[in-house]
Amino acid sequence: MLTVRISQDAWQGSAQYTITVDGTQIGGVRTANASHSAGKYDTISIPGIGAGPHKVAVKFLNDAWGGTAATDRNLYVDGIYLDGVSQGVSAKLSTTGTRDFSIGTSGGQGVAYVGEQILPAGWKPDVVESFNSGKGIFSHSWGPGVDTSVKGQLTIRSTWDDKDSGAMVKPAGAEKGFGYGLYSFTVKAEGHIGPYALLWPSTDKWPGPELDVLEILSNGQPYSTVHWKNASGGDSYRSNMWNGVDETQKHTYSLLWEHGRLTGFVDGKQMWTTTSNVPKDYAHGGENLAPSLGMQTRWNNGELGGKNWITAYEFSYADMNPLG
Ligand SMILES: [Ca+2]
Repeated sequence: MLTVRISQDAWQGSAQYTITVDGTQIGGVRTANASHSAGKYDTISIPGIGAGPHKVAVKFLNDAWGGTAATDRNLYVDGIYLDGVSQGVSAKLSTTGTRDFSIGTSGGQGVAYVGEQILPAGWKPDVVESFNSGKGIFSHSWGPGVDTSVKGQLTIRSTWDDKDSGAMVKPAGAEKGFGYGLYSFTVKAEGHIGPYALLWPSTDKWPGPELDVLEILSNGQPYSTVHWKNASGGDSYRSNMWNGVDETQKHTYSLLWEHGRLTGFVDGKQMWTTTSNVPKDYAHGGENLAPSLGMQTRWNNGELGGKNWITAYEFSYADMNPLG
């Protein structure tokens, strides 16, 4: 995984830029957020970039200058990391134009398994919930179908009386839960319609940014969905299929949430990516998200009696800031 740290001097608007790797532009026009003078930076994580060498080009698109140091828009590349290893480069782009970097000459290992997580070698998750002590951080729970009887597993079942059940990190405010980063759920699920692993708005207000990591269609097709609050205040959504994945087997479903980009993985393999309707985390003016596992029985009328379930073996979160 390639990670680029970006910051800016904002003046009459923010610096805009593009990132190109080995001649291919990654995503669209990006807008810097973090203030260089405040010592902050945006972290842009680009999965699927393994061992080098690579050519990385950062293009500053919209320089502006009002004649003084205080009236100057600039873009900074504060660092480039390959698989968490600093490539020892940085640059200030004070005028519109492109800066090229050659990286990866000392190698890298690409995205790989570390336990159940898909993290580059040398990176560590910030949070790991292995369900060895009941619900763990998924302590905010409801309904009759929450089963912690097996150590190391959290199972949510549908029940004969068709009650919703679930367990989640408590959605206790915009700054709670987790922000940009890599979320992984190691789960298996059986049945049609109802079982889910998702990220819920940490304000607990819906419609809002809901990122469904795993849901199942009535024909057994697993999929993920991005929900957002539309201009008229209602819910809009778009789904991405987990094609070729058998959800009845244990898999690790991961969602990489970056500024302006969402990417889905199964067992470390990238399955889809999108730059449309990507929510912002709390640090960037939006709200964080709260991981949740559950059973929405409203979806599975006619399939009652406890045969729908989801079992989680692990949840992890890594903020993807290099080296912790
Ligand atoms: Ca400038």
